[in-house]
Formats: sequence, structure tokens, C-alpha cells
Amino acid sequence: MQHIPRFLAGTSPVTIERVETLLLDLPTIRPHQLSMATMNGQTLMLVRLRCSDGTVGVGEGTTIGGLAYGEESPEGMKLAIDTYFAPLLLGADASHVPALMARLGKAIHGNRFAKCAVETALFDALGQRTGLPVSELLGGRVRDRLPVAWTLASGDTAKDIDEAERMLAQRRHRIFKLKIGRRSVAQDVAHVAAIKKALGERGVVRVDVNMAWSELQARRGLAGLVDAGCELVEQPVASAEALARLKGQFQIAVMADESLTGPVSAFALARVAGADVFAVKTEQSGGLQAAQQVAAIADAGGIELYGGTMLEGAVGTIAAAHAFATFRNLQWGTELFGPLLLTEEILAEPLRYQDFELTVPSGPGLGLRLDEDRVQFFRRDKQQPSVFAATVAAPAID
Ligand code: MUC
Ligand code: MG
Repeated sequence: MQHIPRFLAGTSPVTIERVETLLLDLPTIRPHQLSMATMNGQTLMLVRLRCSDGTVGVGEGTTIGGLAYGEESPEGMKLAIDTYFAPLLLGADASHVPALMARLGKAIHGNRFAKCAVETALFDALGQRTGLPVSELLGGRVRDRLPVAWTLASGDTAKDIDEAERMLAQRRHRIFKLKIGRRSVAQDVAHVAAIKKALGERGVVRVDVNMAWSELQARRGLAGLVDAGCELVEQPVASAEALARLKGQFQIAVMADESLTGPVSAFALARVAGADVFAVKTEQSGGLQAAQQVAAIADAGGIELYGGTMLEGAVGTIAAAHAFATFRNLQWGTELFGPLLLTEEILAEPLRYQDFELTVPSGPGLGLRLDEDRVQFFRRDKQQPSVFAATVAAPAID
């Protein structure tokens, strides 16, 4: 007979006993300028789930510039988890993650970022329970290290060149993503050309317009970017239809980011061959498994893959790293540099970025340990953490 571990098959399931959410405010190493916001700091929403076997799983929800980028904010995620997720989580079986996420999905519309944080915490706890890394729980990793791009977004061409030179000298990054879309198309193209000229063959240059261009501007922009030596443009326009029309018109890869909000949008885009590359983001996809589904759709549609970031801190970054480590194809590497944009470490042991790559931890769960003193120090509300403890069994959702 097939052996099923007791915690999965037994009569007394491991249940969730406590849900804790907290907001951490951490400064960035410099102002980070995107077309829609300038970030001077990052807010991480951490969720911790304590289970009846003593395991504690952690997950993270992060956005860019509060509500400037998407519909969820760290504060909103905390509120949603405290108010709507926690009552459904408390007392629930912690070990059947897809089943529990499906139940949450039925009861809670949208809230993809918050769902990703909760799913991450569930997988982290399950990994500790089983001794397996999250990547193995997700089906098994095909790589242990991920190439990591760096985003140049100081707003100043000379500063960006200096920063890129430092990254090359430290062998930390050799792929550079430039944030453009704030200035005129001509100014942006000149900025990109100057950086590519300074780096030459030592550095790869890509750009992210974050939807700032009209289709007409994009046609001019893409032509200029090709001449500047830029190899990829990320989400130059807002509409998925315009993105599809731009694809293939110029000798530059067109990547979808904001147009991808999970498997349904990925399928719609893949059906019309609407992008050369998908920037898969775990939070934007609605979770680690949803990100894997987006990747599978890309593979099926002959679309190449890139592991994107919402500038998550260490927890969200490593959760994404576990998911991306399972992707069969990852032709364009990743941009999992979020923790490096922050001045403060919240882990007991820092992540390993070396030789242009991030090592995916191999310990149980996420393979991370938070430095609790530092977590408490950076907590926005030091007096009153939101903690919900199980007093009764979870209500039936069906
Ligand atoms: C985005 O739009 O891709 C990724 C890197 C960065 O600086 O911002 C993010 C968001
Ligand atoms: Mg982007």
C-alpha cells in the first residue's frame, strides 16, 4: 500500500493556530525612480502562520509605491488577512496547501498579493514539517542558482553608469534594466544609449517603461532603443492589444509585465502571441503555483520567460526564487534583487548573491530564518501586533 505521511493522512491534521500580520518599513539605498512613483523606502507586510505541530511559516506581500503600481497595498493586505483570511485559516488543515488555497479563492475575490503571502507561509510551514525546500514541494527545482538583473533607476545617467560599473566590479550584476518613461521619448532613448555606450559588451541593457508610452510614442521609442543597443523592452504601453501590435515590428524583444495578472490573462495574451517574453511575478500571478501556471502557459505558447519582482524583501524574493527554480525555461533570468535595494537586513543569515547569481536556499521550507530583533525593530506598530488565535474550529466555507 502507498505510504502517506501521518500529517497528511492521519486522523489528527496539523492545524493553523495563530495568524500574525505585521508591517515593516525599511529604507532604500537611494531614491528608486519609476515612471509612476519614486520610492524612498519599502513596506513589507509579513504574515506568520503558527501551526499545531509548532511550525511557523512566513510569507510576504509587497507593492511598489503603495497603491501607485497595483490595486493592493501592504496596509490593505494586512487588513484583508486580519479581517477575512484569518477566520478561514484558523483551525484549518495546514498541510493540504492547494486545497486550502482553493477554499480561500472561493471565499475571497481578488487579493492576489495577499493570497501569495498566505500561500508562501503555508508552503514554508509544510516544508519545515516535511524537511523539504519549497521548490521541491512545488514539484522540484531544475536549477539551484538564478541570474539576477539590477535596475538602474536613480534618475541620473551619470549616477546610473557609476552604479552599473560598481555592480560589474563586484560581479553582482551584468544585466541592467533601466527604468524609463518619465521624460520625453527622445530623452529616454538618449539616456539608454549613453549607458549602453559606457558599458559596451560588458553589460546587457534592457528597459522598463511601466506603461508610460502611447502606441505612437512606443513606435518611435522602440526604433530608438534598437539603435541604442537595448535588447528588450518591458511593458512600453498599457494595453495588451497595443503590446501585441508592437511585438515583432522592431528588432527588440517585447516583454509583458503589468498585462499579466495570473493564468487567465497569460492565456489570453498567449492566444494572440501578444509578447515575446512574460515577466512572471509571484504576487501579481496570485501565488507560487499560479506563477507556475503562467510559466506553463508561456511554454505552451512558445513565449520566453523572465522572473520578475515587485521589489520584495528577503521573504518574498526567496519565495519567488523557489518558484522560478522549478521553471523548465527561464531564458531571460530574473530580477530578484529586491533585498539589495534595502539598507537593512532582516535575516539571521544574508542571502547569497555572487557571480551574478542568487543561490536558492536548500533548507526546509523557504530555507530562511528571520532576525527577530530586527523584525521587531522595524515594525511600524511596535505596540499592537495583529495576532489572531484559534479558539474554535475553522468555519466551513463550502
Ligand atoms: C516592474 O515594473 O517590473 C522591477 C524592478 C523594479 O525596479 O521595479 C520592478 C517593477
Ligand atoms: Mg515591469
